[in-house]
Amino acid sequence: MKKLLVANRGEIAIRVMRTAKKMGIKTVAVFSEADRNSPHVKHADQAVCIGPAPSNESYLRGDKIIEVSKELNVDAIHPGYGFLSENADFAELCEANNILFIGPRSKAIRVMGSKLAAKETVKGYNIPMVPGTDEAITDIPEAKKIAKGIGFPILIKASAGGGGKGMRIVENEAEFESQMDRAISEAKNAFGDGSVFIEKYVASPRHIEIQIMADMHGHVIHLFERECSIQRRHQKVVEEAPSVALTPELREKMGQAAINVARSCDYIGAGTVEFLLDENLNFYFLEMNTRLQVEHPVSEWIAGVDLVELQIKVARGEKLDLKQEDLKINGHALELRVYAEDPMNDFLPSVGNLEVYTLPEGENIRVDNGFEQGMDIPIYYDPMLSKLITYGKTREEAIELMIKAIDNYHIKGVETTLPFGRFVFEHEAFRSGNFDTHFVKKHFSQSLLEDQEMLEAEIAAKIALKHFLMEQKLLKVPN
Ligand code: MV4
Repeated sequence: MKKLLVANRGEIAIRVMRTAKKMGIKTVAVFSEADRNSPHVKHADQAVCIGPAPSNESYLRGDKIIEVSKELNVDAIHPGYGFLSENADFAELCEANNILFIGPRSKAIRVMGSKLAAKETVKGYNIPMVPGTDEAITDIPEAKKIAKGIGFPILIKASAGGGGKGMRIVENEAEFESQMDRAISEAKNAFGDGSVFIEKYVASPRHIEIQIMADMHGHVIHLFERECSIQRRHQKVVEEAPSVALTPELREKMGQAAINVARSCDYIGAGTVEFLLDENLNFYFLEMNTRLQVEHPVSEWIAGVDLVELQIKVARGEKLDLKQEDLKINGHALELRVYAEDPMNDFLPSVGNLEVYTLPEGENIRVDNGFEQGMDIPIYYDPMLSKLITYGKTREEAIELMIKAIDNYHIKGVETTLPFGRFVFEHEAFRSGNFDTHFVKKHFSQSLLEDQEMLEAEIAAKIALKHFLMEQKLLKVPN
């Protein structure tokens, strides 16, 4: 592999190029008209504009990207995350054009892209799953009987959904039919596929995912778990590795289950197997993400690997030289996603100009960043500015360093999730490890409410003071 094209932008494009450079591989950036002056363009040996700002006219144009790859004699394409990374048609197009797609084969992407196909594929591999149906629902009265058997609340999920899209909670029997009708028509509209299934609703789970890596020679390893429960509306905000909730025995079991999921679809490369973990530490397979994930750095730090390097090596056909028994967790890593969003205003995107933008630096601090001072944040893409990652021998050390790093991260011109991060890392529930996927809803909205109450209390105090002063005056008048 002499030349690698990175079909992405921002921090992940830069992160992939860093490893390519380290391995002596030349890099090609692609960019939209909005990204002409973006840092990822400067990091590459060559760069090509592939279209106007909107993603569907640039970063999603698989045909254009293949064309550029051929013109520039590109050997391989790294898709990063998002955009074309889980597009089976694009992987196929690469295969057909003899360009190495850095990821699994298109067949594995396709299977895991469908929740029902995924369930079917892992059958016989001893993977724990949430009680529910494993075929698309066609007979609603029959489905209702099954739902009653499982017990309400249940969850309707779209087979073509994922990442929280196309889900509906049904609280009781009475609303079953209407919710089912809605779920099916929503799935048809959103995904062009009305297949839905039902599952028992796990009320307060933790989101635990296992990083796996597989080569072409039948060797599959896991690189432990990431705890991703701190999220809002299915957007992760804080991730960490390892999870405080797992015992070594449970880790071993979940790791083995993840490896089996990978085996079931002849997986190659880096992948993530998502599980729910309930209060009794039962775990259930949810879905497999067939890409390098945003939060991969926390796994890299505790496992001592470069996941992009491993991706490139296995894509070239090399054997994984890591053995499961040689892998050990070393220390603790945290990640905060720094978004240009206003946490005080329902996390609305806060686009504008980065008037001040300086990164924290130091030992055990890593910032995977895609921006620089003076830049405007484009409105066309995800507003994530960077990922702030800290490491410590212990979780406490990593948390303390994270709080310092947040203080040393200076951003002016836009609102960001940095103060929200501080809120999380200082929170007793986070510190004690006693949290689940409802953390933000439960604690942050609550604290905003408290702020509101404080505000009201302040106003009430002022009014009381005013009355007091008026009374004094009134009292003074007769004197
Ligand atoms: C669930 C669930 C409860 N019970 N499935 C959301 C994302 C998608 N990957 C699956 N998701 C869930 N599936 C059952 N049977 C709760 C969620 C869920 C969730 C999962 C992980 C992280 C955050 C979440 C937030 C809300 C709901």
